Amino acid sequence: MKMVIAIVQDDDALDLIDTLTEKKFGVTKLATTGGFLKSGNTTLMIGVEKERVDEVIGLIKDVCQKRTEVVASPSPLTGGAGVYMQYPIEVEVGGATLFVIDVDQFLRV
Ligand code: 2BA
Repeated sequence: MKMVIAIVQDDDALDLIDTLTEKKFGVTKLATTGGFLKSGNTTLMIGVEKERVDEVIGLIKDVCQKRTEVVASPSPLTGGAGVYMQYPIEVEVGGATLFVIDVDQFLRV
């Protein structure tokens, strides 16, 4: 048994949950926040037999898109005396960040 932890963008989350559910995968959705952008994203926990991990990853790749976000540059931590101009920077987010973890036990009690 494996646990696929998938951090995805909110815009892709519902489509991905529908796709996984249609294929009979169990999935739990968590509302999460990215540490860099400090904006909402979605983390899905998908417990899956190890033989089906590649299928899950394929579905995630099909549904989740890369997007570009424009954010303000971070303020400097030191040197407060001068004038500091923030400027927009582009970051590419996603499609998805995945962790695939071994599960020792999967119980429904
Ligand atoms: P955020 O932390 O909000 O990061 C959003 C995007 O900003 C990242 O996209 C990446 O392109 C960029 N980014 C992140 N940290 C950066 C930094 N220190 N300097 C410059 N750019 C940076 P993704 O890599 O696709 O990550 C999407 C979300 O996945 C992240 O949202 C975070 O919630 C999660 N994530 C990514 N890597 C992770 C990791 N190693 N552990 C835990 N969560 C992770």
